[in-house]
Amino acid sequence: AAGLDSTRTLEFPPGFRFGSATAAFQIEGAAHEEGREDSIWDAFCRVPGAVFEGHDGSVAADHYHRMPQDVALMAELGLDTYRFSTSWARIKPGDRTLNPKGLDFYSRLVDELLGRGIAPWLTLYHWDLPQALQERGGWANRDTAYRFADYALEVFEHLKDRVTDWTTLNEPWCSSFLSYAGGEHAPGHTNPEEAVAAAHHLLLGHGLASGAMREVADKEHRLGITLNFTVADPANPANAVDVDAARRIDGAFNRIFLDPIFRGQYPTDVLEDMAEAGLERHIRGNDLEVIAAPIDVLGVNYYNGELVAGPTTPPAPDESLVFASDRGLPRRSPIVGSERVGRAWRDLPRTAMGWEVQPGGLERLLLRLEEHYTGPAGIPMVITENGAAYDDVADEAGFVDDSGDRLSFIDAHLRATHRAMEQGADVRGYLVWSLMDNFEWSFGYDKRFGIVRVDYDTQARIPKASAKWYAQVAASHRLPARR
Ligand code: GBH
Repeated sequence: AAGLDSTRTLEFPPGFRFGSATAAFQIEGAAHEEGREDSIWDAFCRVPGAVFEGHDGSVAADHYHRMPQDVALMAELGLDTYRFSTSWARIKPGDRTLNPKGLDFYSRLVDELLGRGIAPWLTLYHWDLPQALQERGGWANRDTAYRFADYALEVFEHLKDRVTDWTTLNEPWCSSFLSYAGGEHAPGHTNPEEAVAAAHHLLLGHGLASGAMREVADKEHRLGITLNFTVADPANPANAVDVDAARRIDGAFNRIFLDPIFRGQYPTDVLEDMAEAGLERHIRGNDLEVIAAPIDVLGVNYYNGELVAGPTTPPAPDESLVFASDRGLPRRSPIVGSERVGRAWRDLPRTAMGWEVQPGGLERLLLRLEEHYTGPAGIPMVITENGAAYDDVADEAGFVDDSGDRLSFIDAHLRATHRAMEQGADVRGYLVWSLMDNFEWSFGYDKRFGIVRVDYDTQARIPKASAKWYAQVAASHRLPARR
């Protein structure tokens, strides 16, 4: 597309934030140190076949012990924002009493960041529910929403003097559908009824937490939520069945979260699609008012687009990547009503995850959000995650020249972002996923998303070509022309 012409040099506004993102379970390790107890991911990693080659988070990138050096590395790269998540199982193991040592780790992290001029962006929940709460039903249990709000408020009160940017939940779609219906993420259930309950309770938890935090927040605090978006196009726009499949996907991934948050209601078609799974049964009293508590920023995570079709379409060749039977567990589609949607295939470049590379989808997404959700609410967006896994090849020094793939991916998505901004989308920053290679959930350490390589034998950090390039982009606020 002309707009993504990479021969142009693009300027980003002075206040535009360039940073990186990680999540506690994916990098910290130290899984049972200083009072941390099991999260659902520690437990899930022990289920045979659940995670690639039985990998787990006990060591990960050992960030818990290398935090100051990791912050120094970010400073060297000149990144102005760092989005990390706090581990509930570290701060309130078993969700009972506060563990001062757990909280202290994040307090030191925040100080370290501020000392180096990096703004901390704190996500309260990135999928690692205390296992003790899962034993009481996890997110399928309404009580978990209240437990989350209590935990969130405690962290907020301890760190609000130094942290301005707060995200309640990362990608509730993953914590509900992928976890309770798809079996792919912890706790690995395959029950659509639990998944819709979880989706509602996650939204409720977000609303309760942000309401409670707002009461003690100051003007400068920015509270928000991060959603993952799937931009689905119908295989044949003239075919009603394909168009309906795209509508269902949009409902099940995007609107089921957007509409309650921005409009205080579930979309009618989503309620119908999820009637059999019982979505409506979980809505009580003023839940939707609570969920629609005002937010200050929408976090946008975008990875890929998808081509979808009616149920008769033969499965796409990449389906095997997502629902690999060699990982043991019986996988089900995380899409409630999936018997009515199929996936089609278009010839676009793919990442190592099998996800298609479609930067134009990000441009369309940002414009759509601006027009229908964030614009009317008068709030900005920040891209809280975007990035790609590729099959990195390291030289003897551990250096990865990813200029042909990961660098190009980030460049193309920054161009798409810029183009959406030129057309009026209010986007205030871009946080690359991820700062460094890490535990890629059910793919273990097999998939690498970092702009910095982690050598898991030595725990050495080696910036890839993309990191060096990204550092220049961040420093100059300019995307250089590429040949
Ligand atoms: C993010 O989620 C996470 O926030 C982060 O922790 C993770 O490491 C990173 O991305 C890379 O995976 O084929 O129907 O299952 C990923 C969001 C949502 C992107 C689901 C792929 C596939 C839909 N993902 N999507 S499906």
